Amino acid sequence: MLKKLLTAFLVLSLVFVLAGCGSDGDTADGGNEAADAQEQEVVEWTFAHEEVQGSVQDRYAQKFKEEIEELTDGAVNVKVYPVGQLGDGANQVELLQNGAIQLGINNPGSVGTLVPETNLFSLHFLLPADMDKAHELVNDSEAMDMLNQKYLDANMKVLGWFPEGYQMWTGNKAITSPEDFDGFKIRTMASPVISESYKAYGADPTPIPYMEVYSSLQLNMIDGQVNPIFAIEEMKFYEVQDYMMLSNQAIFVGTFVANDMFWDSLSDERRAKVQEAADAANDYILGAQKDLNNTRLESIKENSDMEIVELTEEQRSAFKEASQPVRDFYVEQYGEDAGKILDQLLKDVEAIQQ
Ligand code: 6CS
Repeated sequence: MLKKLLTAFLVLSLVFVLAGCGSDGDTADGGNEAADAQEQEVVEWTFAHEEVQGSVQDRYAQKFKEEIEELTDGAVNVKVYPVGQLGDGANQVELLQNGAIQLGINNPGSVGTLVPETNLFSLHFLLPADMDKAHELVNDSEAMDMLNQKYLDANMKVLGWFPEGYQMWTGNKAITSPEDFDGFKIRTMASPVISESYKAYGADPTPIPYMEVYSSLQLNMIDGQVNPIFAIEEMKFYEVQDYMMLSNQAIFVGTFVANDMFWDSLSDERRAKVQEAADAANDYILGAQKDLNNTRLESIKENSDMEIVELTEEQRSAFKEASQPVRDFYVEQYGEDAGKILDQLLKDVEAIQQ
């Protein structure tokens, strides 16, 4: 209830603020005159993401801001809100979907109830292990065209996808086999596919909002959590966990989206610039996230006594085997189209690895 009231309050406040900002609103490109007027009017766009300042999503958002402000000679102003300022990931998705904000980065965990098919990114051992290939695949493949259409059906125009890093487990004990997960309370994002994935290992998945994970670990309400290394460092989970497993069972994928009505309201020229700025942010983030994950791994090694456990290929293959039935669960839960997207993605993964 409190969450609904907060969202309603945020929607109303933003609508008032944006009404005073000259958003691109009604000036759909009916001809050059309207387009020219749109090019000159100074507007402010709100861009929300689900991570803290300095994170992968924040770097992506700041790069997009820099590019679009330059491409439009300052006619577009982008205001970036990190997680917490406009609520949590789920609040931000609601604001974006109903048009209270124009731009946002979300992830399959936060958007999975609106676009159920996107839960396929919560399946383990699915994307290519090679990060460059994973980045290429999520931006250019037949399966992703099918999935992008599902986002459009839910009022979100996808402008880019980007892997943020490999998902790693942290815990109060080492986990090297599915048996080690027996009864282990692992914090996950809220998604039936994520929950099913951990149940398949014998764990007890517990969804908790991102900003409450540190205190839940500190108070021993949970035994561990799962996130990319950069997040484990910036959220300081290493302070309250004894082990980090380099498990690589999945890749955390972010999605840069625009509200579809906002997108449709832009002139063709403006839309091309937005896509150009998004592509620049997308190219930049591949190297940036790799650097960030590498340097933060070094920083964790230097500044904490958390033990780093690198899983062997043999150990990983036991998890891989246990994770396979969750693919059937995904199709049973989300239906025929979800099954078609998964089948196509598996073909696309195979093709890119040739
Ligand atoms: O675990 C989470 O909930 C969050 N993890 C990352 C890396 N980004 C946002 C998300 O909400």
